[in-house]
Amino acid sequence: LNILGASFAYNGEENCDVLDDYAVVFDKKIIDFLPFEEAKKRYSGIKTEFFRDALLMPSFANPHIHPEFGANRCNFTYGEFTKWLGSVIKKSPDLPICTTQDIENELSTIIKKGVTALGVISSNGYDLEACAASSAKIVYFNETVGSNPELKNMFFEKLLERYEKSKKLKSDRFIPALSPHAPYSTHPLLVREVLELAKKEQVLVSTHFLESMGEKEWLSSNSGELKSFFSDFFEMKRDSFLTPLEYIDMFEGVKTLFVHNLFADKNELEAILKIDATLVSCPRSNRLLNSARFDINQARNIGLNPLFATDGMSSNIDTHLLEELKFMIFINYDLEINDLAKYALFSSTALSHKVLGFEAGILKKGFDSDFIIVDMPQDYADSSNKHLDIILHGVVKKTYINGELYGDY
Ligand code: MCF
Ligand code: FE
Repeated sequence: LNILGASFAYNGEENCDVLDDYAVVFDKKIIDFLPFEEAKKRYSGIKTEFFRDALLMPSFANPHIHPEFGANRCNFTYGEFTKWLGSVIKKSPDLPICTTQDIENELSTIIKKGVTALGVISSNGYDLEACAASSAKIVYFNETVGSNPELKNMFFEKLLERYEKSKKLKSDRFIPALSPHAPYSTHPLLVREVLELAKKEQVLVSTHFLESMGEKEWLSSNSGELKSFFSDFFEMKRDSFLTPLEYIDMFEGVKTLFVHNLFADKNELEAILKIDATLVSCPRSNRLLNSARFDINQARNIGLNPLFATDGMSSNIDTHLLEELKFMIFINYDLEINDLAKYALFSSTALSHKVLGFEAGILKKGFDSDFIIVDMPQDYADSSNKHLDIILHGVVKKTYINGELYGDY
């Protein structure tokens, strides 16, 4: 048993205040969360540490990242989605290779910057070894892409093979899952088969959804930028497979993360709410690929609680969640700043862990001892924006996973 206290604490629960001089008592799980002085009295004679000018809080979760794309910096075309997609497809035979060591390094930096749970999208399975060996808690979404229904069985067999391989490495920290890439790239017959498997196996599913206006137009009216992209790029006419609402309906009964939803309207959001699915938003990715931003308030007014994620280096400048939250605050210049910061912290700790299926993200008895120590500036005690200042000025100094300090500091 240990006691770890700090000048400030944020416990991850909705609308919780930042508290002064609080502590966690923990082993692998959290035993208690209480004022530091009381902790010392109640649990005397155990190892006790206190961090001054620092904040104790649950670690973050990043529910959508593509580690296999980690070596890209300037490879892809930004500004318009089909141009980006064209650059990915064109360059994919000779993209910089991310070795297992590279991915381990990226995951290690991510953990040191305060994220201990991830939703990984694996396009090819090259990241399997690094993810399964990581100290981070990972939901590993084996992804499939395939628009030709005649090749459906082949695509599905390949996916199944990768899924089975990942299942062999399943542990408390490594959870195999499935991902049909997107409604424009994955034929509904293939999507259906993936979803049947997900139901049978009781695993989470993640899918990219309504990321571009072109996708929306192609799905809804078989026209637009994506339609021309198919004929220009593939020299092949591709007719819309199904409407956005029909795509959402396919996921009923499967726990799903819909990622992006940039061009989802009220009806589509309500349909997502109805099937009890989760929205994930990647603000910087959306800015770079689509020059657009997700309407957080529209979603929240409907009763959906979006999560925030970084996406991969295919569409971002880094994969650090706290950096993403900073940009998210600035991009959403018209939302009340303190409410947004409070929501962002709650969403990125308690909510995101819950959606990924991990019992962490809250400093409360019974939860996993996954938490961080964040250095705060000397004048933080006087802050009148305590939540916002965590995002703007916090520097993560130590990360604990299952009660153990991660790495060297
Ligand atoms: O999320 C971003 C943008 N939207 C879609 N896909 C990807 C992103 N980053 C990487 N990807 C991958 C995706 O998983 O790119 C491929 C898929 O494997 C595009 S489909 C050829
Ligand atoms: Fe993505």
